[in-house]
Amino acid sequence: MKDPLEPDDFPASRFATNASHLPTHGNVSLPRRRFVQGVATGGLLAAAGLWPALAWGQEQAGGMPVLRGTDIRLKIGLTPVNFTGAARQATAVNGLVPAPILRLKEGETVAIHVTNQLAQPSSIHWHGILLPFDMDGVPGLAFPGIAPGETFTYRFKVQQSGTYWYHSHSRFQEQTGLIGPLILDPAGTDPIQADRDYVVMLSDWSDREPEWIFRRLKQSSDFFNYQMPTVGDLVQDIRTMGWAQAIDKRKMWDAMRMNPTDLGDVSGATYTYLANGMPPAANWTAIAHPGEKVRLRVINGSATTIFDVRIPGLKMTVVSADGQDVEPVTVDEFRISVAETYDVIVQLPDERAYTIFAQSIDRSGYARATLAPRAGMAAPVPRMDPKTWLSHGRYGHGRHARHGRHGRSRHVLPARQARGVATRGARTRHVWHAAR
Ligand SMILES: [Cu+2]
Repeated sequence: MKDPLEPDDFPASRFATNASHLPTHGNVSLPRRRFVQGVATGGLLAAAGLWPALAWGQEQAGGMPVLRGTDIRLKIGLTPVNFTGAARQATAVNGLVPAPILRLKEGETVAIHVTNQLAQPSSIHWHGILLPFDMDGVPGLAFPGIAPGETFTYRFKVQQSGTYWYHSHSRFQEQTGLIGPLILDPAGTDPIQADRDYVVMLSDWSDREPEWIFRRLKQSSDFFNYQMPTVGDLVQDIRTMGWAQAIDKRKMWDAMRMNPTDLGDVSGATYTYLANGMPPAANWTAIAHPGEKVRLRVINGSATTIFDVRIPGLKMTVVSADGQDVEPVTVDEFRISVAETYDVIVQLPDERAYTIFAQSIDRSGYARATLAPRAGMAAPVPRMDPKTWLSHGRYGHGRHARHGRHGRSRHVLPARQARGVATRGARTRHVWHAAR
């Protein structure tokens, strides 16, 4: 096999500090290599059996292939996919990427029999689920993993409700497709009532071997960052903040050996961002009629990507975060980190289509889906927002870390804001202030 690191894939300018090769800070310009929006010929691919995700996306409205009950069989195996125009193998469950939606009921004891048809060991980890430690699915910690050809039965009592997900905890199988939604319905009536209920699972797909991506990241953590600060940025900073401060800003980042544009580990340079296993061009669509209450269960099942999610023209009411119901709050946008889930309620005001737009935090690409009264409708896809530099305040230091970005008129709900939110409690006001 050829060495994948070839000059045309990753131009030498990638490593250079020469400003002329790189997009200017504060500009909306994209990396020179635009991210892959994927192929739109879903029907053909599905007919050819090359697009397992399609079935998943289309059928969830009709209730399939949602797996329910207390005795469930899952088979992990490779399946051919084509998200970008190039045929690849993905790690699938029951032939699906993402894996099927599991819908379990609080209070019930379930047996989930997982057969590994891969040539390597595998596993499924139930993310955020309360269960006996030996059912947690982390190889080497909770159990030895599932050897090729073997079946492991997970058995646990469902003790909670809400939107969760599951994924492989072996090698890079999560990055290559083994992610799936896990919906736990409450034992009684769901306090969140909706006319429609859809999963919107976001993920990042690469045609590259994840081992290759990982090796490059180990060599240089900003290998995929095409938006490095440039000499032009420095000149701009000197103009706006003066020489001393501009130099200080550089020194500060250098001292931490970090980079202010290092917003995501891997970028749209190698990723295609998917919504329910479909690239932007394929436009997965949730059907709803005007006035209906639609519950969107947004799950970030990506390996490294943080998304900013909005539906231009529609308000979203966040009703749940990481499976915990929260005091409802209405936002224009929310930020969702890897492995987080947010449930939002939306309503179509009219017979038009609305775009569900999830741009990566580094603005190197986006996942896109549509909410519309009929299949085949589409709304404009917005331009990605300008890229912003991280500030220390926003980088997790201090209590106001990760609050809304500067210079934005939209009300935003940044990731983790909801973490401190209880259905009751004094923190609510503090936590949501960015959303008002
Ligand atoms: Cu997890």
